[in-house]
Amino acid sequence: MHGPLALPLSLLLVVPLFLSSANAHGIVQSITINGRYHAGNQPNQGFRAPGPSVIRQVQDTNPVKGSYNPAIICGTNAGRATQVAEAYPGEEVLFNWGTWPHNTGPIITYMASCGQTGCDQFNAANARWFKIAQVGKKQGSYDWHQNDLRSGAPGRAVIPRNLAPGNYLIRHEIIALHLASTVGGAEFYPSCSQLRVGGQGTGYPAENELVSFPGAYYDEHPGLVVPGVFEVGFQYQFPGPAIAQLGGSGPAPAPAPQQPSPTTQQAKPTPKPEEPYIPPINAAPIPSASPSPSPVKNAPISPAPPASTPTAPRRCKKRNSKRSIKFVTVKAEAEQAQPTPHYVEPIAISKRGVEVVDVPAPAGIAVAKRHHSRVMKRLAAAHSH
Ligand SMILES: [Cu+2]
Repeated sequence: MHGPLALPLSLLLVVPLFLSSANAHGIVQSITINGRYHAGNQPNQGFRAPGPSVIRQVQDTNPVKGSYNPAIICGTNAGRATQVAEAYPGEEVLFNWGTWPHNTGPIITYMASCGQTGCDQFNAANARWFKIAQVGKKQGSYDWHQNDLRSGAPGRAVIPRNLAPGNYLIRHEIIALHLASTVGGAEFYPSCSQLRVGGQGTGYPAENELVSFPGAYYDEHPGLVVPGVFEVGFQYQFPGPAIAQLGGSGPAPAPAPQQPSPTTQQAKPTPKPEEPYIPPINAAPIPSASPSPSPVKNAPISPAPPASTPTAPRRCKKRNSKRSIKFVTVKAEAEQAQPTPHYVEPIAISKRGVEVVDVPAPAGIAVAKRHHSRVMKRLAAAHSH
């Protein structure tokens, strides 16, 4: 088609592609424990059987919404994984997210004892979790540690140096807060991996360091509803308990039977939903951690380079003036390895709507500063699941 309609029509065709690409978010694709690499599975999408892994497979890359959603435990329809990874106190675990689109919100890691049961047989709904690591905003910066993941840096947590040996789940979680100006807007991206911790530690979590999921969070928590998150000087308050000191004594509280018979018995009846049972595919239940030939392929160990995209909120000063309509031409991100799932990321949201966008999109797109808020609201609506 030629003539005046051609250009508008082509723009209309571009927009749906733009929006549909917002469906991919992210999962933990692999973990690396002190250099030992463990691949995860792709999301099962409701049908794909998990291959051997220590990482519990999730259904899709979408966020979990709602603190009371059972999917907040280990991710949507996360079944048991077939393998268990060796780990030792003091070892660092890297959680490799691969392509990650978001830049605002904390990264939090918990562990939970599986008791006498190998974590490949453990129902995570019965887990009692203690927090081992959390990062939020960088010191004296607008930037969040989460932003580093966008350029490939992994999430990190160290197995507590005094942790008693045993079977443990490790639950690593990103909470994305870019849409969390209202209750329920926070996006949870939990991931659980199955560990067997060795060593001679003697530390157990104290009773007041243990939480359940769901239960550890509530949607109105000031760390999950953050209308001021893009304001200068915003102080973040983490949800959940403090990081555990592991000063407790005695065996780690575990709801699993103390003397399990060969046939796995059901633990106490619980109102929590049973996770789907995934029959083990691999006959060998607890393979030792085998170093991969290329252990840290996707996991840069050195600190990630400084983020190239400044995220300091810029403000429209003349919000109410017609003359304040300006066009911002998007800068390309040359180091973007793969197409970014989200072309548009709101980095300043107020009651007036989205004010500024950070757009790792193809160069040359012009965004009207004042009027893009309507576009952004549509994008945000398309983004929120
Ligand atoms: Cu997302």
